[in-house]
Amino acid sequence: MLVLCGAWLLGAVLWLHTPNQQEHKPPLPGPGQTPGPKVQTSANDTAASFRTETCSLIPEAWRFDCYPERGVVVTRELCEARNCCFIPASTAFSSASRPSGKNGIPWCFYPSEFPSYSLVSLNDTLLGQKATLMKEVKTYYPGDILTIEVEMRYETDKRLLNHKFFSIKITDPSSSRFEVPISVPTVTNKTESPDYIIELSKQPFGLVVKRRSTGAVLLNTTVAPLFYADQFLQFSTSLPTQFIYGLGEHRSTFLHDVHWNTLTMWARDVPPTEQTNLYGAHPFYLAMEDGGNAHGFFLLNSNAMDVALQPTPALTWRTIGGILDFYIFLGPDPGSVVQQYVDVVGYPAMPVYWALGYHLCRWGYYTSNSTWEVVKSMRNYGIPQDVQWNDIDYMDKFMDFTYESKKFDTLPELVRDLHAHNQRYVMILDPGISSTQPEGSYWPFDEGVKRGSPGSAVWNPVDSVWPGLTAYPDFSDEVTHEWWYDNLQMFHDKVAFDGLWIDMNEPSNFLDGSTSGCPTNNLENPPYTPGVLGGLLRAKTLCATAQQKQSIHYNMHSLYGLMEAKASARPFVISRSTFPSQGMYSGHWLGDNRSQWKDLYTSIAGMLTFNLLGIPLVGADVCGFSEETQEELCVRWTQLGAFYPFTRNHNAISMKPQDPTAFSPLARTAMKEALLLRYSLFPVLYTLFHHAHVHGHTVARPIMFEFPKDVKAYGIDKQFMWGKSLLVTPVLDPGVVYVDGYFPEGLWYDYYTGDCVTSKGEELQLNAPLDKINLHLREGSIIPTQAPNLTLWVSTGQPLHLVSALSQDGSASGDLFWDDGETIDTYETNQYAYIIFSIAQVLTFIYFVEYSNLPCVLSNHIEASYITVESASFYGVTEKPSRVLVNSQDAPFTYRNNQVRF
Ligand code: MIG
Repeated sequence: MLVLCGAWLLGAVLWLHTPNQQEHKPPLPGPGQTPGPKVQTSANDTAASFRTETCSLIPEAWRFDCYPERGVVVTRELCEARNCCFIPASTAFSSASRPSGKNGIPWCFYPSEFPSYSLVSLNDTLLGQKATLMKEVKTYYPGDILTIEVEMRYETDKRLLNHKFFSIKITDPSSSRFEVPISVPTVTNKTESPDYIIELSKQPFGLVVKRRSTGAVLLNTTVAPLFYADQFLQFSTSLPTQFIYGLGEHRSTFLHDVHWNTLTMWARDVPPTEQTNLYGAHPFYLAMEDGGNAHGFFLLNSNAMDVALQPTPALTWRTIGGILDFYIFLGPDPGSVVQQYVDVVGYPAMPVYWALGYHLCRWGYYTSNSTWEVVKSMRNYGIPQDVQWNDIDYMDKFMDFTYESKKFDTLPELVRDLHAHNQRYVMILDPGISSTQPEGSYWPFDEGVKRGSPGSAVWNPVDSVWPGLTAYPDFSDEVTHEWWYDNLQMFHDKVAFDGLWIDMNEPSNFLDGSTSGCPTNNLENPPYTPGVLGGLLRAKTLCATAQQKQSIHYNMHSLYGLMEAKASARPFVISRSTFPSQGMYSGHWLGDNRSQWKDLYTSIAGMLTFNLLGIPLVGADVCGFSEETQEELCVRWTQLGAFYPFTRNHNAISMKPQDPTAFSPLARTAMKEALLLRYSLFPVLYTLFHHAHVHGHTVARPIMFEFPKDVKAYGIDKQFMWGKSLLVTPVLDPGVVYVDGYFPEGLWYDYYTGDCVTSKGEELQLNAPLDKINLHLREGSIIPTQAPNLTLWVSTGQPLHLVSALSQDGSASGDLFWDDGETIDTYETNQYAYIIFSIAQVLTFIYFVEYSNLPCVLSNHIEASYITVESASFYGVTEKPSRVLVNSQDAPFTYRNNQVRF
């Protein structure tokens, strides 16, 4: 039995101040379910024999890497110079857990007595407690800080009315370090009865967090030493589970592999590749505990970092700047964890209605007329399309805020024509602003130079090669926002675009740093560099040293896409690079995927992860970006894409056309059907986005969010749900007409036929011919649908058809959020209708309309006045009813296959 020495119960219990208890050593690996070795130290031990003995007691899975540096062959000598344990691992681990391909199990790892901080004082504060930590010896990382401060806030969030999250901030009291400039809510109440218990261990300092109701250890930082050096900040924690999600942006399965898997974060332009840092950085994970509880952890830090997972399971945060500022969310169900996270980083914006329509795009339309041709062809075939896009082809010499006057001479007319058909236009913008045009010929650059004040210039003092030499606007400067807005306004006067596609905003650079390289200093070559692609922070981006208004690029890099999105503002922005709180300003597409079946599959994990990260407006390039697509793949992709919250067909330059009109009648019809299905479900999707915006819900949702106790659902990323009602089972393989899908326990109704399947929580084989995507309604749900049409504008005028799937006891419910689709903040300004549909007993249909919180505003709500329910289907009616009354009048109805329709 391990004794938890040196740990004091905080929160409800008083802390005992015992400053000199040197004998108190935290056990390794600490309290919890996974006992580690017991380590006894004696003053007589010689260092060497002590080390061999104690080191060998540490099981491989519990080794915390003492030599994470890449590209170094770690020898005993190097390792012991760090006072660490050196033992070659028993087996080589195959997964390329590090870009350098190093063995996954560390050969060099921290001994239990590795020097770290001790708690020297603890005081109560208004919101919690404040501790001072000190250590005596500096470690081998330069700029080691010997005294640090820990501020613990036991917060109550008023909006969520719970006691379910708290935050901890570790800072250097002697100097101000970089803090991520996103506004998190300030909480003024200290919670009285938290759902968690916090224990502090004193020497070395460690933090243990338990869930009060189950005792599950959610966090235990005593498992490895805490580092707080200027450019190396690190702590580790044991995990109560190996079910870990989030940690974007990476290409992986939805459920992360904890077997020596290191995920690096640093915004990077690269086609999605496993084990590589991608476009966005999201230091947030969600964990499923035993018994179905969930918690979340968020490290608010924007510096380059590694997140190392190991099979204990345990996790190490290793960042090279900023402070350690983290939040723990207690759930207890996975949906609540996301709500609590979103409550901290910001709720996603409510999208304009047409954002949810079908978007068509490609790189390589070459002319405005050829773009127009596709639009016309789509109309001719009656295929829904709400938005047409243009890639960089439209620009004059690839310069922002220009259009090519010959090939794209009809662009303004095309946009007018789109508007006349209730369609919209979106075009791309890149951050690089051409810096080599003759003076006076390119306003955006000239004006930028003029407005930028020396020192805190609008421009970074570096160039890149897209297009030709460029300067990068500094979006951390308000002046840049004004300049950006003025450019948008001026361009809008020429081409009346409706939304923006902001690309290359990692920011991406065709050079490393600039034409003249980068300075040589500890920002460019930090003592430790996380596993970033290219090995250098400046790889395919700006110099880390580049000065921005708010801080150096070293700190600001991964925030570029967030700040550009903020400057671009609503109603519609899709951004490639993202950071926590991005959902408030933009959606995201998953970048340069390939036209391959594998990419079709991985898009689901990407979509689900971004929903979990508070950016629900997300989708992958439908039919694949690079490489030639194939007809069957493109059909299946359009079907799956019909259930991406954001659905855009996009193609790379010089690839064959892949819009729906480019294929055989059979394929084209199948794609059209899938899109009509999406359009008919628009009321559902729009309502889900309302809940995302107001409550922080996910839109596309992992099955386990709805069935958190069903462990069989934890790893599913080939299926997903829309909200709580619709289960989507796409085909992800070539040449098949069947698909296997998992059905959690309960009744499920085939959306198309109303046929019922009863599942005990099992996998079922479903018919899936090329023209069908399987869709099931969960028992107990009511969804509002509409007759689809060429655009959402036309279909949203149509009356509703309600589909009800009765539960075993004959009940069902559903809802609808409705407004004019375009006015910003209708919820906030009470210009909406919210309707709840509910069936208490078979066919006694109640229908609540809640117009808003304001009294007597009913008549103001024109939006609600044209919502009519024209027809309804009821699935799961086991006996034929004798009458169906609608508004107390007998209505003609049909009864067939346990289904009533009127
Ligand atoms: O170097 O604008 O991810 O969607 O088509 C490529 C051209 C730049 C990258 C984007 C892609 C877009 C492409 N862009």
